[in-house]
Amino acid sequence: MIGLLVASGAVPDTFPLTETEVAHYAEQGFLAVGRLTSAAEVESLQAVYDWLFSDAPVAEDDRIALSGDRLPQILNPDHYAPELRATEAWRTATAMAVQLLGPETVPTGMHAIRKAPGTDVETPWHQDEAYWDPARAHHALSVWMPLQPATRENGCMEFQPGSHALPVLEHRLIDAASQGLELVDPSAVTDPVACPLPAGGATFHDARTLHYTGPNLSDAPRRALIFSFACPSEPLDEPRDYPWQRSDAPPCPTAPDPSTEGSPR
Ligand SMILES: O=C(O)CCC(=O)C(=O)O
Repeated sequence: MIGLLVASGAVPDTFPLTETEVAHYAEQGFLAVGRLTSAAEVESLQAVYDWLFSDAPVAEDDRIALSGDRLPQILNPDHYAPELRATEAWRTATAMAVQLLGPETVPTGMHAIRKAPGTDVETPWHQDEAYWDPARAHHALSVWMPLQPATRENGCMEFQPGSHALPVLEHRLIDAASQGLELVDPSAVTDPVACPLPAGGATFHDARTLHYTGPNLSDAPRRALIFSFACPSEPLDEPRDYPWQRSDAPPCPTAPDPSTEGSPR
């Protein structure tokens, strides 16, 4: 079956990743690439990004709180700024995603997560698949592109190598005011790898790869634009149960109080 992207001619007929990079992704569940796009495009994307988080008429449903109101996230930024898809970053990410997932790959969304300067908020360890329909099998990845250099100081991505081979582990809500999830038992995180990147570089990670970002202790915003891709999901013979997706799911008992923003943990 020919994928929608391929059939529509939207996929560049280029294969930017090397065989070694594709093999690294298959083995480790993540990959860092130094460049999706140019410095000039990053600069124009920064302006669009800052508009999205300030003056853009973003619908309430597309404003998501990952950790109280301290970690603002915008879903579907490309609905408000369609030019985000008319970029080299998008084309390159798409071509790479097709290489990693296969020809049935389709784009499944875009979002943006901003960490303000001096934000003492982690994005806790989690697997993206914990958010999704437990009755279906997913074959998906995310592309995380910083619009300034990403470092451990400002909250670059960190991954647990090989964790894409794990099942979806137990998660819970970060806190009562949050729509974000965190891993309950972090013992699966044994030897995390931090992935500092230049602006316009990117990490790719599988839907089950355990990942995390730290606080932004720098004096500049940490802007990340995230592209998601997947092959069509399929119904499972035996659906899983994710208690953390129920409306009465208990929040993390040790969650920080949102009123303590900026104070040390
Ligand atoms: O940018 C962040 O803080 C976290 C990003 C993330 O969890 C993701 O892209 O799946």
